[in-house]
Amino acid sequence: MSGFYLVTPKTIVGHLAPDLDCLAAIWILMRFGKAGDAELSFVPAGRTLDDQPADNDPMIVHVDTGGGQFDHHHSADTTLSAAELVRRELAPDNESLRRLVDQVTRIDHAEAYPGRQPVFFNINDLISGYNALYPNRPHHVAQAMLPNLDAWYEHEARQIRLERAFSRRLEFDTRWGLGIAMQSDDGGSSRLAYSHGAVLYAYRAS
Ligand SMILES: [Mn+2]
Repeated sequence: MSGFYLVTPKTIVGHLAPDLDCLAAIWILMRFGKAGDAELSFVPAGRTLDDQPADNDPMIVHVDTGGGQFDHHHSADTTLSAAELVRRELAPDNESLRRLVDQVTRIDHAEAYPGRQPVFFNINDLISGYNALYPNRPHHVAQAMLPNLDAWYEHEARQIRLERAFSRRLEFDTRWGLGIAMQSDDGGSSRLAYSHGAVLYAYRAS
């Protein structure tokens, strides 16, 4: 089915009470699949729009529901998610997106293990909050989360630029131990420097 989405879908269908995976899949279609103007529609989880087969109409794309190309629920593969399936189809070589979706997939599967949930407020809690605020308005949830996913993507892109700048770092000896100096357009990363064992860190804007 690769290359199926040469056409721009007019409708994106997700499931009611959309979770991170569903929202990320919608977001990728809108930002990387030229479907920015698509209408959003939400159905009970597992179902399809008007109960038609999921991949019946190339203008209607289902994500995380309906058992079609972009639903992973027919598979036990924990490296798959709806967002991952859409990513592979639309932007397989985008490293920032790969990092974002890798986390989405792991979060999607971690939900099965409630004992191992993070302690602090996290993106799932944020989405639960939106779903609690707008229980009958999944569009509101999606519209609220799209800019958050933009911001997350920007964070990943910046992280990659920082790592690149860090790979060109200078290392030097000090009487206290390792010194690390770096130069970049994006600000420095003391976190990277200290995690590499630096005791002295210097940053210079380029
Ligand atoms: Mn999912």
